[in-house]
Amino acid sequence: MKIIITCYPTYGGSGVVATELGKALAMRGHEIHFISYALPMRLQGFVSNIYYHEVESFTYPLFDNPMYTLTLTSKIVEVVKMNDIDLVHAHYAIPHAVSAFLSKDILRNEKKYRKDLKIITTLHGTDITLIGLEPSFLPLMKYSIEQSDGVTAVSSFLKEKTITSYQVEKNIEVIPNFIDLNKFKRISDKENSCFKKKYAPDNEKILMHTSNFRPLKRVQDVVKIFAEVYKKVPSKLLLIGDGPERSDTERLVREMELTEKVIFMGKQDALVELLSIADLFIMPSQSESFGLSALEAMSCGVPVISSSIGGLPELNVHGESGYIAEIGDVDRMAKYAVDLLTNEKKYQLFSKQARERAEKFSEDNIVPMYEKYYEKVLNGK
Ligand code: GMT
Repeated sequence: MKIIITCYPTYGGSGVVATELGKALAMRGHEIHFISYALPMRLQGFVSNIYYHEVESFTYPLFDNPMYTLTLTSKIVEVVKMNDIDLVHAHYAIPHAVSAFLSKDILRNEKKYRKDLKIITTLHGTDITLIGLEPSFLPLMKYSIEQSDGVTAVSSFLKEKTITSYQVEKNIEVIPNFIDLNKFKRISDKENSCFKKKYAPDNEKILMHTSNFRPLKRVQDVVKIFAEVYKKVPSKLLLIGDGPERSDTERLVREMELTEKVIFMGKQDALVELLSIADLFIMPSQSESFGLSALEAMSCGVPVISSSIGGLPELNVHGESGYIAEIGDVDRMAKYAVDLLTNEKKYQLFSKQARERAEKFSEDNIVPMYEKYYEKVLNGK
């Protein structure tokens, strides 16, 4: 198949899933054309059947806002015509599904190059739970979901949320996030000794969190959980990523006098090396449709302490791959963390079970679900 994938190129779950999907599909022989305003973060190295098309920004004194939705539409039309594309897979509905629909409509009405371009939209999270619910966006979201030839959601939670919030009568296919088990696998302390020595020189336990530090990630809860754990277990907290909540979180760490123990690492590429020295992954989110970063941790054998929100219980099995608690229940999350960190036998079992749970979401299991769905949509079913 010849497939366009359009997504955000930044550090964010939807862009990561879209890029990893494109790479996996290319490995399976498909021709993949990525379209975005910058090279997607995880798209490195040369693969002969992967192409990248950049959407140029367009400015003009009359326009206050760069017109990305429109320039993306034009780019999709151009790439379809040049490459005889079969379908467009739009990741994160706003604005990708809208641009995809517009390009479908343009191509349907062309005299010379008439084409019934198929569109699949994958709903990832805040496109549905936050941004799309803005009254000014809601009708557009509902319309672009209804006009897509196929729609997938990354969890059953997100599927139900879409149906109830937008009143859409559409079959939505649940296709969860996936993981490359060969890449995301724990590196032994011996092989990873420089990371281990640097952050846990006295064999401290390592708590870890990675996110884009938006308010819904509740990064300050991570610090509060750590503060409780640290009273009982010699430990460090590694915070990976950056975003709007970073300054306030740094201030909290200073106020709690934990600056020696909490390390803000900013954006990092060496995720597997870092996850391999982690003992626990903390995800206390207020909204989470799946929790890709928790899956990455679990794949490296790191048990997860998370909130019970959204799609997280579909990933993190309470009492097996980690524990879940109500949003904001810092005390309970801290108790669960101490319980695991002070009981070696139980910890080893949870670590093994976390990896086994991640195996259910392997690339080999999930990518064929997308392929099958593409075929179904292309055959008009
Ligand atoms: O929240 C993020 O970090 C980014 C966001 C996105 O859409 O870019 O992630 C969402 O998509 C991921 C991939 O499908 C999911 O694993 C995340 O749970 C989801 N984030 C939220 O729902 C908050």
